[in-house]
Amino acid sequence: MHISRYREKKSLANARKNRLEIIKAQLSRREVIKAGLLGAGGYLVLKNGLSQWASGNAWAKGGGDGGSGSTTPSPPTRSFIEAMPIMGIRQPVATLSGPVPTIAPNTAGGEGRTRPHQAFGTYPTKFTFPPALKFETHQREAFMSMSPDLPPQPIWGFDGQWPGPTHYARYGEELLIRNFNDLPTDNRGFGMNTVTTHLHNAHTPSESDGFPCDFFNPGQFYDQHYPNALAGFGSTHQATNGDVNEALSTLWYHDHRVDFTAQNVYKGLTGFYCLFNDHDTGNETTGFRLPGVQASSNFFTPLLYDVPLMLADKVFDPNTGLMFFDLFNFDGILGDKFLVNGKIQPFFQVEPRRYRFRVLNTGPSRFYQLFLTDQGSNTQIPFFQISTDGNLLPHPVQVNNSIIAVAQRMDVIIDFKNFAGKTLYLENRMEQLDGRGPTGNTLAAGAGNFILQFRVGTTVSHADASVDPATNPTFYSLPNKNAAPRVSRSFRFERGNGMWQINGQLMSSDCAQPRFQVQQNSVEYWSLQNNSGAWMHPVHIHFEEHQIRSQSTALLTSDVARKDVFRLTHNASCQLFFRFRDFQGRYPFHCHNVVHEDHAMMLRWDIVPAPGGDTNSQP
Ligand SMILES: [Cu+2]
Repeated sequence: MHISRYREKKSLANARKNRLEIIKAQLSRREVIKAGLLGAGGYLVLKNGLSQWASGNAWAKGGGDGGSGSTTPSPPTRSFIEAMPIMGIRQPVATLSGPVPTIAPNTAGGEGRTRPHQAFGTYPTKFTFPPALKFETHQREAFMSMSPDLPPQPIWGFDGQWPGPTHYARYGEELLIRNFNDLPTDNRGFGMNTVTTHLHNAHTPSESDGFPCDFFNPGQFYDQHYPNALAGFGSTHQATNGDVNEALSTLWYHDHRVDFTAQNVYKGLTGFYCLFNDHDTGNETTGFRLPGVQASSNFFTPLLYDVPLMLADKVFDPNTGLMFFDLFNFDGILGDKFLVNGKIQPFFQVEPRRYRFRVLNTGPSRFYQLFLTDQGSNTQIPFFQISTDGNLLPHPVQVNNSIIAVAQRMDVIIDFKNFAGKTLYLENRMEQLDGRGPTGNTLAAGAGNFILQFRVGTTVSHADASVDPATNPTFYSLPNKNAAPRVSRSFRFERGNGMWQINGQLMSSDCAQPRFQVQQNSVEYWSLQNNSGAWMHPVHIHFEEHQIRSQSTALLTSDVARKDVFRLTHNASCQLFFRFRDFQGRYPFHCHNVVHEDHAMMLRWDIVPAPGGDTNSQP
């Protein structure tokens, strides 16, 4: 008895050591397969107890490689004892570190870019070079506290911060960000230090989009040009400066390294990017009058009452208390700890007035169904949703809950006026037992995860001048989604050999071949079909928003909008409208459950000048 327990302990320790060695070697799943560590069905082979540890003792909820789902929980942490951090705003610089920016990649000067900036050649009158507004950021390792009950966590962050600094930008103000890779060689267990930064879902030229294979090395930099131009500015069917109805508001930036996005996003390479214009001004006395007060005359200062909330769920090693990423979990990773702006279950002190919250789900794999709960009475307090993804809805929609999948954003307006002195909670009541997707059940009120506590004060320091969403103000109109398509395409999201496929194929690790070409200035309809049964996929298409023409499930009012993530639920299908404009080059299309994305539910498509583009409707 004593001896067998000793053996079991030794075997588990051995298995854990093997797993950590494989993770430390920065192997992608493809490489794990190549090394003979995975069987044909996608399960870890028995090798020194590897499989035993993986399926029986996985730390991530959902149980590793399609295993039994048993769970070893993260260490206990106290809730609602630390204030929620508010991220600082990225500041412009007068002069960039390093050489003067060039249109062609400055390889000799240390730049990792491989393609010239196209915006300056293609539309020479629209942009200046180098742009007047310049920023720089350094991706590096740092240590941070996520809870007073856990040790300092090693993270990779933009300027050493997670969440990274919030970037405030304005339409009509193009900018350049010099992105330095100062990441270390030692990944302390997971993470890939060659990186590519995507600005989700900005209207960005391909070479600045953070394409999955545009990753660059430690010691290099990469100049990214963000035109902040309205979609349609170079189109044949729209006004010269683009369509204001295409304006975006809440975006985010994150690492997009092919095969390693999940690890690098989990490690901390994420941040907000808020885009303003003459309507969505950041000032509640002008334009659409959305909640927001400028705290200083400097635009690059966090707004009051306009607050980004970055949601993430994570797992912590029960032995060390350190953030843990399970490379052998292919279903999708569910954390048992909920973080907002980098803290586990923080509180936020608010005033009894209206706030705009920009909610972002960074995953890796969880769907949320968020309610505003008064725990004392267990009642649900209605609020207004004003955006889906980066796009304001035509009008505010009153809801008592909202579903948000990985990479989705929603801006909401909550009025705390009638709750002075009370304590409210953001509660997630979506039942999800593993990384495959939610069960479809909603947990009872009070039985969900309380992820953020609002402590409502009794005094207001800035009288509320924001628009009352109950008066049904109009934001933007939806562009026509019935224009005839040049091409219709269809895509099956499916599972094969334990991997994730689109139309039976995996993304190739070199991103070399486009699966199809889209003709610039053309309309296309894309049909998506979930052929993977109980799995769900939040599907993201870069560069252009879509509108839903039809879907097999009931359409929420809050999804009658321009969108950049489609929630492909159990056995669902849909048809999406696209109009492709302005820039050319390569872009990806992928599942944004980042574990599915890495394994390798993604494809490359290209925009090519007209006339051109293939007419293949079955890519
Ligand atoms: Cu997926």
